[in-house]
Amino acid sequence: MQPQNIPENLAIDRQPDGVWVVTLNRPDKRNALNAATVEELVALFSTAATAGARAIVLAGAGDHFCAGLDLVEHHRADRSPAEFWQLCLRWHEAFTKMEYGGVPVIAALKGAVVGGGLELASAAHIRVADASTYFALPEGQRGLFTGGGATIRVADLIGKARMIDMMLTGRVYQGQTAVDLGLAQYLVEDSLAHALALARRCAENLPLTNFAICSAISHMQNMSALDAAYAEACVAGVVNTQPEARARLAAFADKSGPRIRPTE
Ligand code: 1HE
Repeated sequence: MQPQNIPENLAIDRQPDGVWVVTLNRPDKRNALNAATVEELVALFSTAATAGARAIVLAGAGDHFCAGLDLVEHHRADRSPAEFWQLCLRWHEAFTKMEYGGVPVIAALKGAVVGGGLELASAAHIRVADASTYFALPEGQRGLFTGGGATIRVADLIGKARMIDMMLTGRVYQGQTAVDLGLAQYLVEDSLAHALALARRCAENLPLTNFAICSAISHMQNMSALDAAYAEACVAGVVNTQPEARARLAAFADKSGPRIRPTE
């Protein structure tokens, strides 16, 4: 048995530029989320910012990103309502740490992004899909309900009516339609390569700026507009006066800094 702090279900490649590639590593089980994987995600996203991660690519080993809740474990464990309630709270802990943890998380999607796999992907800050990627919420067919935040994050991405349709009818979205709906922001040939490129781009930003982008915006969405505006001013007060930004501002002022141009 491995020591507790060495993940068994995640493969973590910490690259020198601070980009971490975290791979769900149960390809034989289509990266279904068992309880142990969820605990490893809690540990990872609780410590990534302070451990020096500047951006994280979240990928799945094999042909599928994630098949959602480990249905076999759930079946065999024959959990009580209280036990499953507690389990869901651990999923929320992991996904909340991911969304609010301050480190950009870019999901490299392929194959099935279904059920809890879509809940996981929807907690990422950027989702990159390829031609094989498809999104579904099969809970309805399985006699289940979402428990990992889909009612919040998936409904935020695509709206309540579409989410209800996906759950009631098993509707599957993919390709450009999925992008147009907001399930992914990019549709590319190689989602891992593109996610890595985006992560490297994010890692060039100052960590405090990324921390604000990847925590404050989510917090502000939970506030009244009045409180969000106040909080935004407060965050900007801290971020926009950071000493590390002065060199970037000086470069703009002396005209050596980059100008913003359209890329396409
Ligand atoms: C699994 C799981 C799983 C695969 N839990 N073991 N999620 C779902 O309803 C999706 C369930 N999975 C599937 O529909 C299919 O497996 C896939 C479309 C993802 C992939 O199909 P395929 O043909 O490549 O693989 P397979 O033959 O179905 O499965 C290969 C193995 O992965 C097999 O194990 P084996 O030991 O028999 O080889 C499967 O049992 C295993 N496997 N998916 C456990 N999900 C907090 S609440 C969240 C609620 C939900 O997420 S509900 C949605 C659950």
